[in-house]
Amino acid sequence: MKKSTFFILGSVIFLTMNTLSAQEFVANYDEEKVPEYTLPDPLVFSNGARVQNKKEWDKRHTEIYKMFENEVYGRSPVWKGKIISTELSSNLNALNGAAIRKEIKLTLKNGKKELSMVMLLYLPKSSTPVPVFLGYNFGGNHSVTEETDISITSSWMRNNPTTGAVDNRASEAGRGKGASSWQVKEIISRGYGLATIYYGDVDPDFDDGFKNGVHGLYKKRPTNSSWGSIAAWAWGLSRAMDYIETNKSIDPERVIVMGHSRLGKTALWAGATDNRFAIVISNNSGCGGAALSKRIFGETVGSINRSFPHWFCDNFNKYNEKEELLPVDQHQLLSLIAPRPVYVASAEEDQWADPKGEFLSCAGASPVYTLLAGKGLPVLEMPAVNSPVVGFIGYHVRTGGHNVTLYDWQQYLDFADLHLGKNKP
Ligand code: GTR
Repeated sequence: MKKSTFFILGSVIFLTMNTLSAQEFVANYDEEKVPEYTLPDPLVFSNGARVQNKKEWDKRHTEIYKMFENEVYGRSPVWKGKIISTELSSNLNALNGAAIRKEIKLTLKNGKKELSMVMLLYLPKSSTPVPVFLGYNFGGNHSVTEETDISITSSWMRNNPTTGAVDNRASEAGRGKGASSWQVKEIISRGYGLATIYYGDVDPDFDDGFKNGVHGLYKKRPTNSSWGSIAAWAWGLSRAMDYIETNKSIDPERVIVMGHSRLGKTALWAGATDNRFAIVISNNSGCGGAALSKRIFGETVGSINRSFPHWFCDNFNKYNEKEELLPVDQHQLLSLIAPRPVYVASAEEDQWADPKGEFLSCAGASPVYTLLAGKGLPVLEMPAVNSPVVGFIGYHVRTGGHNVTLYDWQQYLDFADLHLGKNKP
């Protein structure tokens, strides 16, 4: 056990708590051992008053949003800089003639500082602007497709988990390695485009003390509520959206933000912070994503903060092994996206991400969707595997493990057709 002291709420209150070390932590996978917990009601203000209508929801939305900002993800700066786009490559007959493919360098200029990220764009051939899925990739743009001529990112890849050294550059060996998670041909054949960026272009995935990536674009000294990397990555998706709004081939009203795992947490926070995203998709996002924290099932707040101290704001540490004190839970994150459709996908074997907690989170957000969109999640009970349930909230748990599969993509495409296509409700 380690004792930590945290400084909260100005200068008067100190909170001392015991935290487990990584070695002491044992994840709970037993439903019987889930503690009794009370979820904060998204439709009840902190002062106990109930939200009566859509207008009152706007105020409650702000209240919930601020709690997530201060206590979970951290506050991101307002962007006042300039984005310069440069086309690095163009192939008008990619995927054997089925698609147009471009690599576009986006340089974010903030005063004298700048940062570049490269967007890989696949678009179906169309005479009108097309809808796109926007999401970060884990292994570099060259990992997303089997096409062999995509450039390799010069950003550092993740740090070496054993030595801590940042010594693993992207290489040829990673080419096409993530292709099955992206299903570019399927996306294109259904009339959608794909815009993807290597997440490390935006912020490196290790605790670098705010030096590199977008954090380095800003001078501000970190506080306990400064943006962590998830917020930084989400912020980067908004900058990608700024560029998309200038691209005449894409319909900016039909941009679907999607992410897997830590990048699923990122997609949800991006959806909550930027209402230009028409649909939000979370694939196996788990703790700090779609899963309820107060269930303490699989990954917990304490374990995620110990393993990834840079992902959330420092205030989030106050809730290590103290989930009952959290003023919010993740169903309220989903509710911040309402009435825009949100889809949450779990995988049966991915118990670390707590599939049931992800479903219950959808159920907990449903009353907000019912108020704003007329329909949230259409069921009260968790569905069987491979049986999607779809309203303005969509959910499935599929067979298999922590991954993005063709099956997942087929559900996302159907969900996008339903909400953005001709048959939209
Ligand atoms: C795990 C982490 C999860 C999830 C995953 C990933 O190690 O505990 O929260 O985000 O990484 O991003 O692949």
